[in-house]
Amino acid sequence: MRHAAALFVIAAITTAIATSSAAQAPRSPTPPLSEAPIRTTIVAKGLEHPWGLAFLPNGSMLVTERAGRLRLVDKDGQLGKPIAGVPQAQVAGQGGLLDVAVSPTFAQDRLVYLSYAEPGEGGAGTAVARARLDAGKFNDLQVIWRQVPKVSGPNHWGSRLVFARDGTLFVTTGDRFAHRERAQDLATTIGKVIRINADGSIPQDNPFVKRGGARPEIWSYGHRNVQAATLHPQTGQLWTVEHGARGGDELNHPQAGKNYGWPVITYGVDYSGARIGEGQAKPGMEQPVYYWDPVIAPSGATFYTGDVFPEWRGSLFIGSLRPGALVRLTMSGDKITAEERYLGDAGRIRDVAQGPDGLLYLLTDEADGRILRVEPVKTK
Ligand SMILES: [Ca+2]
Repeated sequence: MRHAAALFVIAAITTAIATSSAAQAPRSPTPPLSEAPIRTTIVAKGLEHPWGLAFLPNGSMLVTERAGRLRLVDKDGQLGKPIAGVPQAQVAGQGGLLDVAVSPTFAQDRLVYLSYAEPGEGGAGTAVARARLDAGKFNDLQVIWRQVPKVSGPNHWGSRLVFARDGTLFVTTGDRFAHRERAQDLATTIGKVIRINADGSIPQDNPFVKRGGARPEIWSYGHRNVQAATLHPQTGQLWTVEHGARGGDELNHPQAGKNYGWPVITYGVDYSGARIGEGQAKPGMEQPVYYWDPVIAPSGATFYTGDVFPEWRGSLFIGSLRPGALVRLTMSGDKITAEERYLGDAGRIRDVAQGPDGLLYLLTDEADGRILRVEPVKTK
């Protein structure tokens, strides 16, 4: 039955591609929820709108709460006290303490990276800070990157943190909702994917380092609100998922210097129903790899590389805030070959991570948010 459903999904995607013009990206067929031999276990609860989850080398977890706290959660789900010394975030709307990433060389440097909504002149902006985690405290806090300029408004901050294999750090941002035209303006870091070195300095091979008037930390531009980002396990390249307006959520594979179109081209329309920009395609602007209409409100993504679910290896898992599900994309090279959705009753999924045990871990975006572990159900 499940096999038949998957075949139907592939057929629907193929049809969508065949009947659209060359400029059209493949559209999600919006599959119904699938049954999979999995169940979820609650690892921890009592987290206030948890936003980002990262594993330490010893298997314990660091979890941010949007309300401004960072906690260590041990393998048994015991919540530690809030870690002292984290940056003060502006907690309002979608803003607050957001993502967390562990240094790839944590065993030597004990560095932990946080993204957050930083208040300041002009309003607030997405920022990234790092500190050494020692004895449950944040030491030697440094702000290594700040959105330019800061603007008013509580929404669209990005802001996932992903270390590339070369040690550089990708930071995704958002268009800050009322500033969408600035996603096209290379003099700002609103609506961009950013690439910096681990100390915040600029990699000299970034695409705009030699362009006058452009911010040198920009990797790609024309993004709306990128709340999911992860590295492809084979290529090591960045993949992102961004919130569109109504009908315009996108999967992208952002490459150096390229323009991903927002708000000039998009598959979405404004919440009022009004058209946005010039259409769905334009020379010089990239098409998404895949898009969702109706939207999934994506947040958090990871490619699965573990051994516990061999049939999932190479799939991209994405959290859906609304309608709420764990979305699985099956891929062949850079193409999406099927979509399935699981766990429709899990609520708003804010982040998805693979644990060192090869299981998937999810955060639920609730006032009493949870860490869920996705486990196989053995069928005999
Ligand atoms: Ca786009």
